[in-house]
Amino acid sequence: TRQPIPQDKFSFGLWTVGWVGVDPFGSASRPALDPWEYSDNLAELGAWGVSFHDNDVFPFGADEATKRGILTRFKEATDAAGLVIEMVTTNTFSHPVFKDGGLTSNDRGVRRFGLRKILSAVDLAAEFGATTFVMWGGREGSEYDGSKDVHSAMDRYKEGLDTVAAHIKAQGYDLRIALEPKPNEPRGDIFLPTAGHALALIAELEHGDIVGLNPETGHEQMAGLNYTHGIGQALWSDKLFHIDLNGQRGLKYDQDLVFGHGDLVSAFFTVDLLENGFPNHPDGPRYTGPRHFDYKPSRTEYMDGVWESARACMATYLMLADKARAFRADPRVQDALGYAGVPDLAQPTLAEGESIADFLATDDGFDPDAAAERDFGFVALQQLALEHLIG
Ligand code: GLT
Ligand code: MN
Ligand code: MN
Ligand code: MN
Repeated sequence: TRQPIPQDKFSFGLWTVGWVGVDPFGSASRPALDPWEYSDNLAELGAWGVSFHDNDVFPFGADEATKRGILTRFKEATDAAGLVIEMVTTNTFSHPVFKDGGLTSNDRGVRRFGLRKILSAVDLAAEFGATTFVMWGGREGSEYDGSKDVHSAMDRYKEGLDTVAAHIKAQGYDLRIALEPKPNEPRGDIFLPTAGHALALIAELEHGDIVGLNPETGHEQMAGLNYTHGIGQALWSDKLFHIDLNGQRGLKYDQDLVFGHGDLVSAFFTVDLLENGFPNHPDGPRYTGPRHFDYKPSRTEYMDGVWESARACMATYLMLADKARAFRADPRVQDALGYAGVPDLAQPTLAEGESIADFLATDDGFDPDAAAERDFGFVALQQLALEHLIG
């Protein structure tokens, strides 16, 4: 495969390559670099952009002078490396003050503190030219159902999101909010567990026009869901504002593997959707945002392995993109799609102008038993995908 280039729009969270390997059972397996030490390597590997949490760059509670000093140095390093700061987010999960959430903590003092922290990260995002502000509410949720009034929690989540969105509008920032769903971990149950839940909350917002989604591959898969369907529906709703690509194998803890190192066939169709769009809707919605990786270099790796894993995320994406293009261009695939009736689904079920009365009065002469004998050929189509993928 060719080397990644900036036009590929690959980006990485600072917390990904910066993860030092601390897990619930063990301490760090790698040293932490300073925030400005990641840019050169990422740019050299072919990345286009970076993203960060406020506290990936400066420590929680840092005074204004310290904060400014670190931020300036960090910005200089990313500029010098030619990297775009495409997304900024807030950490409202690490400090124990957020143990019951930031926007939905039962403690109102914590909620006011959390909201101020988020608003200040929004200002930082705008200052650094980011166009997406991700909100992953990892601590919003509960372990025990009796400990949370879900009605109040949804009220407070809505209030918080509308306040952040209203601030963005009032300041005239060119910034959109992207909510990141996750079913569990670190909370027993996290609010907005799936893309669908998040879309439903967005529909209730006053300023929902600038709020969309940042779905993560592994998070949907942790809920046993189909990531490609999730981002497909978000795209259909014009709500796919950002993506977190990674790998996950089955219903277990959040693995954050390299993209493609989980469910590879699913990753193939994810890239197919991102690169080729909806096959029967050439003018339909397309994802043009960053190809953002949110993964963790496995704890077994040292620094060489960190950079190797970042390279692997991009290489896998590019290989899958080539294969997805070849899949769509293959005349056998076109035939199989036709046999499967895939293009036919684009045709409305009612005829143009057909009233419900006319519809009910019409006899199509349809024979359900004959129709039940149809062979869709979905398996043959899938086998062609596999042939392109590994053949
Ligand atoms: C944290 C989480 C990720 C989110 C990040 C954004 S933080 O690492 O596990 O999935 O994308 O807040
Ligand atoms: Mn994850
Ligand atoms: Mn993560
Ligand atoms: Mn993520």
